[in-house]
Amino acid sequence: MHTSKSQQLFSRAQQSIPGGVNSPVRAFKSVGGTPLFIKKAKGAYLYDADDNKYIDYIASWGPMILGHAHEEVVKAIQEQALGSTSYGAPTELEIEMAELIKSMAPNIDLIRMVSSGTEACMSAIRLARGYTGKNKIIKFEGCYHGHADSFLVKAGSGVATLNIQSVPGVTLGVANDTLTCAYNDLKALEKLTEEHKNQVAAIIVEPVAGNMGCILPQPGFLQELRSICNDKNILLIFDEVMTGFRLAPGGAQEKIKVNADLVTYGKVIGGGMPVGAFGGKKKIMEHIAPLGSVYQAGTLSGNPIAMIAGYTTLKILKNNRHIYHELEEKTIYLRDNLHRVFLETKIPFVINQFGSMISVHFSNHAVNDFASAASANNELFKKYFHAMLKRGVYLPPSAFESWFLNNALTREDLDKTIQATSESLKEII
Ligand code: HOZ
Repeated sequence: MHTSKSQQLFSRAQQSIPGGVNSPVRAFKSVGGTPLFIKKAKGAYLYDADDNKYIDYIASWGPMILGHAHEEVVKAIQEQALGSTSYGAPTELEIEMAELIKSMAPNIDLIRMVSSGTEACMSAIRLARGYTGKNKIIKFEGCYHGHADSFLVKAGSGVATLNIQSVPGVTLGVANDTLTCAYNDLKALEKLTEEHKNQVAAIIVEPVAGNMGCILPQPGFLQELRSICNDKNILLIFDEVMTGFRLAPGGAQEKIKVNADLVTYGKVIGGGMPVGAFGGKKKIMEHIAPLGSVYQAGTLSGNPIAMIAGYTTLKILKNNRHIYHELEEKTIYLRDNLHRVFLETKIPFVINQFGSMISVHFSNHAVNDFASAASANNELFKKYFHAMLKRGVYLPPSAFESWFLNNALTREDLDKTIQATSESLKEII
């Protein structure tokens, strides 16, 4: 496989862009090698600058649930663009988007659109603090809620990928207000909330974690979080940036049947455009400006192109619930067959899967929190990643990221992926 154009582009990019990329995980730093520069994508496939074709398991890190360049979505964007790309004034489309989200997701009385998942989580935390009058938040080790200061403590995703222990620029004061404990560890959580009684505004959690690979909540974990929050007067924030509109029309709240007080969205909600949102119960959300004094704003919030891309995607998902069954069936087929292929080798492995999220850790023990994810064999992951890439399968370039399936993937694509894994594993042992 020739990647000389990507290599040239990467050298050129590094002259003008820090590390040659606009988001760190893309740089391939933890897996080594040169990042691929993408020219176009259609359906389940990515095409790089050298015209190599790849089966895509990143789906733009989640948003492209319907596959790339979906005809209806592209057409809607084209039509909307003819009426200008931004107004900075309210539109009927924003109301339609809010109404559509409310009709799909539980526990959303009011929803505010923003431009990224980071913004959504950052604003939800400010609102939780403003509403409760308390300062501290609890997050889980290895969960990633975007790159706002409060969340860059024991964070997953790129922070874990690059093994950054503490982020320069985040003040001690801010970091001290972020308490952390291990995912799925209810005892540690109870202890933490006791030690900081009446100081915790919110617990924020990825209901299915996707930023340390895919990590499942153990049975009862989220239900118990809900009851701890009820007992201790703490707001429960579900970060559904990855899971929202992906696991079900109503996201993890619907799929796992646990209600959150505030929910943050990103990725699928924008259909591939930069969109985020935070929403929840009216009595909390009405503290946001201009109704209340918790300030939050954005020039491009509710941008018409972003709204139409998200609206069209969500509408397709709402009207075609079978997509969720298809996605889950495909992911289970992939999981079971990868399992079979891995078992034929002596390589220790763990495959975690939930809905259309899945990942592989090279480990001989269960992977259910950051410590167990971090102790997996990253050297083997690197080799596996490159062996798969060489065979035309594009996995996330980090063991600390979930794979996301898109519904354009066919049985043939999945079989090619399984075959590529079989060959790759033989190559790397
Ligand atoms: N936060 C994303 C992954 N969890 C971004 C990855 C990227 O684009 O580098």
